[in-house]
Amino acid sequence: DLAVLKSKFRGALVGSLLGDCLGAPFEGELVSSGDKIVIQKYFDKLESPDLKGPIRSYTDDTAMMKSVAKTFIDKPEVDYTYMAKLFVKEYFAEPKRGYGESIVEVFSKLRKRKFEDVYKPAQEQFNGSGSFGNGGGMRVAPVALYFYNNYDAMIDVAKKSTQLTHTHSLGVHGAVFQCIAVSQALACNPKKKIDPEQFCNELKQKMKEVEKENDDGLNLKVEQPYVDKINVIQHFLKAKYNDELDEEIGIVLGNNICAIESVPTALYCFLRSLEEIPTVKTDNIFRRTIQYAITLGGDTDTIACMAGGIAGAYLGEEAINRNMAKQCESYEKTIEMADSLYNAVCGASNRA
Ligand code: F2R
Ligand code: MG
Ligand code: MG
Ligand code: MG
Repeated sequence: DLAVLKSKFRGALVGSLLGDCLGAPFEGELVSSGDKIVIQKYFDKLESPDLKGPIRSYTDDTAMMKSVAKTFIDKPEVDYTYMAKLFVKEYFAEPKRGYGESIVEVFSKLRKRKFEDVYKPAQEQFNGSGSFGNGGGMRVAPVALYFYNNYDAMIDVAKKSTQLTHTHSLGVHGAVFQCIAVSQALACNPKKKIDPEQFCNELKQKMKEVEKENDDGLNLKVEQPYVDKINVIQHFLKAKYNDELDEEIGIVLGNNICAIESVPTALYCFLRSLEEIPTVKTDNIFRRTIQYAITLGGDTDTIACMAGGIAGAYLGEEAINRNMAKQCESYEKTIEMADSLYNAVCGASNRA
């Protein structure tokens, strides 16, 4: 159903935006159990129709996501130089959006070298090992949308668009993980319950394939850290929810800016939120997902952004409270962007 798909496109991008905007004030904070009540009140307030609070600003997560989406809208044959130029233009126009500490060097080099080899500056990061930050994952949702009916192209573009800034395998595969998660959510019927176990098994099969790349031909056993994390997610989902579990989640799945310590956590937040959570009082699965993600602390804008992108792709925009959405900077523009992306997908006949 095309109307449902259009709503899911909006849901994925608006869901990401809300996670970023609403999670940003808590980024880097240590969240205690008392803060869960503060966060509950914060969300209750955001849903009220007469709220005239300040507009909630988005951060680097959304700034970069917009550039990824704009590339597909403007250039049907994916143009990575164009994407790199948009990242750089956006950064120098508004540098104070809370970017990662090191990615800024990539932007400076790209500009200084006049975009000569757009992949080289990222390859030089961290003495040649490349960044394993979650910056690839936080901006990847538009890739899952634009390539929703072309799996191989989706994986290829998820990798290449990430490698403009992140070349460490953990950074690249984290973005691929998030991209597949959004695409799976997009394919789920919003009126039907998701089986978390099945969702994880499907993702695991795909990530096994992706992480075969880690085989350097010398090791007997190929390391598959993201596959291992999915097993951990499945383990935690089997445990009945209790407050103490959250601390363990923060430690074992992680809640920091490294992709391997945040991308799987975002998926866990979504899957956990399909059922009620006593400390997160709402009937709305979308709200529960981002509110729960934020209560885990750490890299809250990014984990809520990624979890919100998955939830929005599953449920569609109707699930997202409009009062809450209207509080977020660029809400209307994000809707427009989702629609342009949707039209680009329907109109395109020959894509990379
Ligand atoms: N930058 C932030 N938040 C910092 C402020 C948090 C809070 N306000 C506080 O009080 O602390 N958020 C944004 O950054 C994340 C995305 O980062 P991205 O795009 O991946 O950037 P970068 O610089 O490439 O990587 C981030 C850091 O990860 C470490 N790192 C990465 N690769 C490494 C490697 N190979 N070796 C060692 N360290 C590596 C470095 O510390 C990088 O600076 C999102 O959370 C976004 O919201
Ligand atoms: Mg951010
Ligand atoms: Mg980087
Ligand atoms: Mg962040």
